[in-house]
Amino acid sequence: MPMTSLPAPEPVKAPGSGRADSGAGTATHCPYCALQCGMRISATAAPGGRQEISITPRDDIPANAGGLCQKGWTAGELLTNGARLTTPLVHGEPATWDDALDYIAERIRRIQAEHGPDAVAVFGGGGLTNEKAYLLGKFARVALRTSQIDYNGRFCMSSAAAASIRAFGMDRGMPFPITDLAAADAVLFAGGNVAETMPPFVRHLNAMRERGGRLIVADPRLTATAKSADLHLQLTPGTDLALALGLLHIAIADGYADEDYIAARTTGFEAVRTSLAAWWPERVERITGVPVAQMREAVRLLGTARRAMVLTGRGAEQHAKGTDTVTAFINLALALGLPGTEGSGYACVTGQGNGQGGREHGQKADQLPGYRKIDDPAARAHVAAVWGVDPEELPGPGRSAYELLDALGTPAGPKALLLFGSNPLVSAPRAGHVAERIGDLELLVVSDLVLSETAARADVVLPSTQWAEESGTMTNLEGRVLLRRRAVAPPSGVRSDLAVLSGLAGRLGHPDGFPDDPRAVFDELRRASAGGVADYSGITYERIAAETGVFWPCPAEDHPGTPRPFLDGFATPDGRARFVPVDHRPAAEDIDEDYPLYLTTGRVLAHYQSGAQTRRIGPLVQAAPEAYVELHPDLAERLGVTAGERLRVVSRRGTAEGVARVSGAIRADTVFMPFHWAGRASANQLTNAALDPTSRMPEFKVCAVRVERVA
Ligand SMILES: Nc1nc2c(c(=O)[nH]1)N[C@H]1C(S)=C(S)[C@@H](COP(=O)(O)OP(=O)(O)OC[C@H]3O[C@@H](n4cnc5c(=O)[nH]c(N)nc54)[C@H](O)[C@@H]3O)O[C@H]1N2
Ligand SMILES: Nc1nc2c(c(=O)[nH]1)N[C@H]1C(S)=C(S)[C@@H](COP(=O)(O)OP(=O)(O)OC[C@H]3O[C@@H](n4cnc5c(=O)[nH]c(N)nc54)[C@H](O)[C@@H]3O)O[C@H]1N2
Ligand code: SF4
Ligand SMILES: [Mo]
Repeated sequence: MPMTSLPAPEPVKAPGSGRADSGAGTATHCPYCALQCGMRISATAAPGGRQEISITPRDDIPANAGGLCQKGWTAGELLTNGARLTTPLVHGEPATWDDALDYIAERIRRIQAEHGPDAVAVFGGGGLTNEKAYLLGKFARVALRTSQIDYNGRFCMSSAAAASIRAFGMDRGMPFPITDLAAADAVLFAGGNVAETMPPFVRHLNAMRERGGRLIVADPRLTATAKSADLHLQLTPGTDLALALGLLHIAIADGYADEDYIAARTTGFEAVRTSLAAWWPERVERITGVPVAQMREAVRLLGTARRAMVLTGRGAEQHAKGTDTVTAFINLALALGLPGTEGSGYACVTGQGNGQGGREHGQKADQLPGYRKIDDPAARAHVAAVWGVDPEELPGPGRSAYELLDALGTPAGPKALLLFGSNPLVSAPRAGHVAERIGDLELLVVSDLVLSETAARADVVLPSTQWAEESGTMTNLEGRVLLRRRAVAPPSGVRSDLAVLSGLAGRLGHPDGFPDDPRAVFDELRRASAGGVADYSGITYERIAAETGVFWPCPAEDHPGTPRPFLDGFATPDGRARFVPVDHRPAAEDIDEDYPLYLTTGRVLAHYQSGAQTRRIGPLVQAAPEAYVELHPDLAERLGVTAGERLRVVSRRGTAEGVARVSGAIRADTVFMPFHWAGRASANQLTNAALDPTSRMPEFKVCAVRVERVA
């Protein structure tokens, strides 16, 4: 991209954010995805001692600026729903909190005495607040002294995170405010369907298109997002890496490489240029199914844009080569001169409510707070000092999420699992196998709001408070730290995850150091993160409230925060971004005679993740009552399938059933299933647990299947 001086892009704050947000009710944020839409909640007493919840969108939060999706509008039902857990259960029987916590502590002590500290494992979630994620990591390392902790974010954006660290030295998924999108002239979005997964996100893309900007979407399906695009690259699942190599090959050949930017701001370009020689466009067309003319058009739109963005979603990332795939898209962005240029860039569109913050403060197997590496001696010394322990006592790195689940109950693996904020029986790859591993545990403890499929298998279930019943910080997809305020009183009988950790730590000999007050935990997190990559030390609850969020890194209370961290340089030792040569490889499991179709999986608007929350909300169940199998009319005809009949999808790992949805929007060699349903309707009975060698991300987005009619 030529380096010319440009008018300033859209201001960081959206229209309306200068005004005091003055609606009725408590200003807080949505329980679900990483957009963390701002909302106001008011509760009024209704007949029968019930509460009536009303939700209105806030217009002072730029990400949603007055919008919400159907899940946000109906989120109040999470608070009033009869499915709510309100008492601890020990082996299915109601118990007091003291009895439940005493029992867990006693079992932990016995299991660790017999098998050692690593016999107890912890699994967290990217939906947990920063405070919970931080305290969970500390609890594992200090109270349990176990290395065995990881979380569901490994299934989410770990590939993009690994690639960003490799290229930029830092993983802030979207290193610019979301409102910058509106000022772009071209956006390439590989494998994201925000029209269903983050509907208010579409406003930013629409604003761009209204200004004349162009949207290019790469997806095997003509999704609602792809329909609004100027160009749809309908690639074969699992071929994004080849596509990105082909696009870069064309960009260089057609003269769009920004030589000045490459010379001034990057290293390693020559090795990448050389590695591309074999990726001529016709070869890429054969692998991806995307016509050469479309690839050329995509490159032209990006290359001639004054400001351009490359975005990736889970479609491109959730592969056994996800890290290299994202690296290839970053290489493309770097060659065009985008990252760290005002109004342009590369971003990973993070998914879970606290997907960004949840990956920064120590619930990852290899990590300490502030996005520090657990095997870095200086990081260990800093965090050990904050925690008041000897650095030698801190365990080293543990197993990644799937490897941890796969080891449960095996001779060398953990015998006990404490689970907070995830439902892996539905959401983990090769879920049938994961269920077997969980079945071999001596102790399973699940903290949840509802009796999720995984909680239903637990020895001890702990009923937890949720979003609007407790305060805490969430870091949205932009890296903006937000305050999710308590808006209603929790039902009696439930406790916060912080209180659970505090109660267990006390029983395990740590009466201090595990406060249950979120603000006290956040103040400690600030100190622990100080000097780290994700430095929160200058962020306070008061500042967040006054400024509608603060972007990290923010190293001092008088520091303004960092909306665009790469403008002056990248977080690498020499300040330059790194090109990394990568090569395409086929999916871990390719199609063959027995399993002749690709299966890919993803989301629908009305349901969230494993569905534990949304499958209990009336209007959402009405909108999307059951699992389905999307297939092309040609394929349907070949199989003799009519729309609406029941289908069985079979892979080498299991079977899953759904209703046939016949649609010309999908490739004829591919079927699609959403993964929100459990049991026989669970897409993860089919998925392949092949892992990316760097990020340890499983291959959720492609495996080989056959489709049968259920007679
Ligand atoms: N309604 C709803 N919204 C959500 C969530 C939810 O569960 N429900 N979850 C949240 C979370 S945690 C996340 S991570 C985000 C995910 O947000 P997205 O990444 O937008 O969601 P997905 O549906 O998983 O995948 C996006 C698209 O990838 C396509 N795809 C499949 N295989 C491939 C491939 O090989 N290459 C390419 N290029 N595309 C492919 C699918 O067809 C799909 O349309 O959504 C967040 N928002
Ligand atoms: N086939 C396939 N599988 C996938 C994906 C895919 O695209 N395809 N996507 C993957 C991705 S990106 C993700 S993020 C995962 C997510 O999958 P999961 O990790 O299963 O996520 P959720 O369904 O959100 O589970 C959260 C659970 O925690 C509970 N909960 C919510 N808030 C709290 C809290 O504050 N405290 C406690 N204790 N509990 C709470 C909820 O009720 C719910 O039971 O799924 C992955 N699985
Ligand atoms: S887009 Fe995400 S954050 Fe916004 S209302 Fe919907 S689920 Fe909630
Ligand atoms: Mo996710």
